Amino acid sequence: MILTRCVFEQAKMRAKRQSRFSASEAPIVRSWMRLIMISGFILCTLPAATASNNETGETEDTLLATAEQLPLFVDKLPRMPRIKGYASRNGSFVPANLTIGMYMKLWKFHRDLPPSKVFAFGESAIKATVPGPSIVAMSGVKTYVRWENHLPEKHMFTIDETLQVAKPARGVPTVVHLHGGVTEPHSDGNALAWFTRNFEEKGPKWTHDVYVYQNADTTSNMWYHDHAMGYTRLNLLAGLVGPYKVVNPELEREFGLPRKKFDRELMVMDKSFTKDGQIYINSTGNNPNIHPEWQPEYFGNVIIVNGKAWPYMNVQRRKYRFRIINSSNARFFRFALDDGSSFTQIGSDSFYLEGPVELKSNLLAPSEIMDVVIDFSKMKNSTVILTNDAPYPFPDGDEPGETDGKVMQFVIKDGNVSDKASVPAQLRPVRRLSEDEAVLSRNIVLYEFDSPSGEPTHLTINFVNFSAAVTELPKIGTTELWHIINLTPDNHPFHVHLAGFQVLRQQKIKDVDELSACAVLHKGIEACDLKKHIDADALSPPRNEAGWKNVFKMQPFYITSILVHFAMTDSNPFPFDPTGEPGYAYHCHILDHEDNIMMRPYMLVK
Ligand SMILES: [Cu+2]
Repeated sequence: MILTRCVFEQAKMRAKRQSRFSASEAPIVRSWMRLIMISGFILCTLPAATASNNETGETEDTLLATAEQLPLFVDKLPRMPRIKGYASRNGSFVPANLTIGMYMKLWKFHRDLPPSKVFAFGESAIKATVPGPSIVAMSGVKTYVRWENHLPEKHMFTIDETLQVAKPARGVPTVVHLHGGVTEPHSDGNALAWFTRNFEEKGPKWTHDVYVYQNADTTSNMWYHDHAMGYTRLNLLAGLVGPYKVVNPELEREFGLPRKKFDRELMVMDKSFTKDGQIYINSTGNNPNIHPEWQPEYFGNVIIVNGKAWPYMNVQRRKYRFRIINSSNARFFRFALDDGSSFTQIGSDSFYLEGPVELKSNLLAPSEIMDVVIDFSKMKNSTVILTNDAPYPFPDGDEPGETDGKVMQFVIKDGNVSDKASVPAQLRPVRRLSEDEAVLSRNIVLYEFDSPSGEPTHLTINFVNFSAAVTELPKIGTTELWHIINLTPDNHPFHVHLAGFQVLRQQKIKDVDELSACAVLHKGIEACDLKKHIDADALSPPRNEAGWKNVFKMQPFYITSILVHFAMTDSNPFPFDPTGEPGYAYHCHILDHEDNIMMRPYMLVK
């Protein structure tokens, strides 16, 4: 019995791992794995580093059992506290000065789960929530935030000191990045601008305790989260996330979209919990001799929306607007409604689409945002479930099951209501960037390094780490053509700070083995006759991702070409000098990848 189960577990792990190997290594790995299956009995007696945690005694099975014991849809969807990022004086809007702290506290994620230790954002320890308060800023009015760190001396999770990581003598380093923000360099939350409790220790790029947010975009869906070097995956799992939006009442009144209580943010993320209700992350790495703690991707089996596990929301038979943010570490969600109803997407990431797009399902990578309208008046049933069927890791991992395949439930109240909200046929015009206006093209290579046993050890951009000299120095006001060449078997959500971009096309890489071998040999792609390796057929981005983006899903073994615009989307200059220190970053938004070391700095020049 034990033997059967052990072999089964190995097969499961093997399937997961095999999806991770680069094509060039696959044959070697396959024969190596065959050897494992034959010697399965011997291996079963060895500690399974990826399956259990030597500190808590939890295994994949105990974690799943804890998740499966929690009844779905028993907690009401919470509303995060709202904080206005502006004030009114003499009939006009003026900037607000906010103070938002990070606190350790206890949080109930589910009716039947004991309180969990979390890190939470809030105006005080008592007011702090997971996710943090919903900041509502006014278009064209600045918001000042003093982010304060009140976290304890020791982190709640194990820190992997072998990564390129912030190393304060004590305390939890944090720094806040506004994702999607058009923000001055010193307020952008550079990974090395971290600080610990009461600013006792600061990272080498720290300069300011008060951050200024321009809110210069007409409207914007964003979220704020920790970005500290080597800590991001742990600090977000602990709870340091929150929504932020810029509103433009005049424009939005014109649109006639659902407003006020019919306009809700949904922050979705996955977590696992121990039997006693604590957030779980394996403290033993997949290559413990190289990285004692780091694992290539974190997946939890409990789906949390606005700080509750599988909540329900009472809705009327009318239209609602939902700004859905995937704040997971590595989990992609392919959202759908279980009765087959469609929904209407109006925005992607921070930006409105040109026009609405009707969808039956939509795939959202970590950090992506979809702004959608769901019309409950058309539904036949009294309840409808928001579901997820995206494999994890994406795209070749396991299918979600009973628990992680469900997100939340809408309970539809009987009776018709008057609903004046509508979705306009046209939203915001998008000026199409043209390839001709690109002043420069760059090749950006995504590559995964594996140990001899086929386990990922680290992931890089252009074969260098974050601290290597800056190689991307775009000129302000210009457009550049970036070719992102994904030589890994994973889909990477590629995120650029500050600049919006438009996706031109995706083309399959022929002969990945050959191209990878050349790229590894030369530590770059320039010597590899890239054109020869690219399929002529090109995929266009889907309609709901064809406008402005600040994250895009880089398909495995594809080259994705994007036009990055180093100005405001209307081509006006940034309303501040973006050329200063510490510059900006671009990175993969799978947090385990970003932390090890799929992130690069870039600096704008005049
Ligand atoms: Cu990645």
